Amino acid sequence: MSDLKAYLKSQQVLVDDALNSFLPRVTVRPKTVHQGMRYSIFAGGKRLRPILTLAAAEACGGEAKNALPPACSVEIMHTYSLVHDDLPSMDDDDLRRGRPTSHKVYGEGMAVLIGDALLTEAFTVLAQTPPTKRYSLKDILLEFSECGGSKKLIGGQVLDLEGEGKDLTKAQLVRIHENKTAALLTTSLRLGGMTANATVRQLDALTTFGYNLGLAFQVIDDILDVTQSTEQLGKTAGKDEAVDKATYPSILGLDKSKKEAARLTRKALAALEIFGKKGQHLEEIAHYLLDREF
Ligand code: GRG
Repeated sequence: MSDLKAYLKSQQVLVDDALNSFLPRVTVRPKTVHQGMRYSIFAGGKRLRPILTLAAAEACGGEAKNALPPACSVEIMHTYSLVHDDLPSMDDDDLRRGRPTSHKVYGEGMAVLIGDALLTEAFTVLAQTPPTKRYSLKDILLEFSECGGSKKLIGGQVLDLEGEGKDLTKAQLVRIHENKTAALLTTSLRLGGMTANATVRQLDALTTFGYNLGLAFQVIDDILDVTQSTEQLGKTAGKDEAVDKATYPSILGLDKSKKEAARLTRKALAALEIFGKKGQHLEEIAHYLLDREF
């Protein structure tokens, strides 16, 4: 196993153990909702966002144990967004993380509640973050709530819903993904930095890195939707084209999309210079995401 693969594996185990201890047990009543929360959380996601939180804390000289509550919170918020995004009234997907989607297993009404419960739980977990000299718990909570709110994550989904079946420009597509994808990656990194008492300059660098990495990640996600199979993706392949959704390949073509992903990754990497050797894991993750199989 390469050093990076071993690092990712060890961070996944750390995050999974923490998620397991934070989330209510399946025996807690009402059992269905707690089973449903764990069903989606432990369905085998990559844990990219919490790993970024831990790696950002490391880049700023912090300790993983302080970054674990926000790391888990971003993964829980991400999972809620997937559960709701997959609903029949949204993207109507049957498969996620290689398993039937939440509403397929628990029914639509229950899947709405499972998503709601995950989002609420994310704040309970986040509240356990130790504050630092520069960042109070209020700063940490505001960073997280603004990211999940109507101007970012939900705002991106609103633009996405409103853009369905329309010919979007590249600028309109970028606006959707700044909010749907890049915002949560950026907040994942910033929260890690905050637990390490990051300087303003370090937090700015994490923000630039997150923005560009987030957009690059989405370009790659759009490319993989065209080039990989349902088995490889763990979700329905070719879905974007089937529902006539604007994507980077549909607007730019495959070749230009690959170049765009590489350009954004270069911009992301440039922001890491101030961290020196401590930013090595962030750097390796950016390269790894770009090199995911096209
Ligand atoms: C508030 C309902 C609601 C939605 C907000 C985030 C979002 C908008 C919707 C989720 C679905 C989606 C396509 C998001 C774009 C980002 C993206 C490519 C997510 C997939 O992330 P991965 O690949 O997934 O990290 P795993 O399963 O590995 O965690």
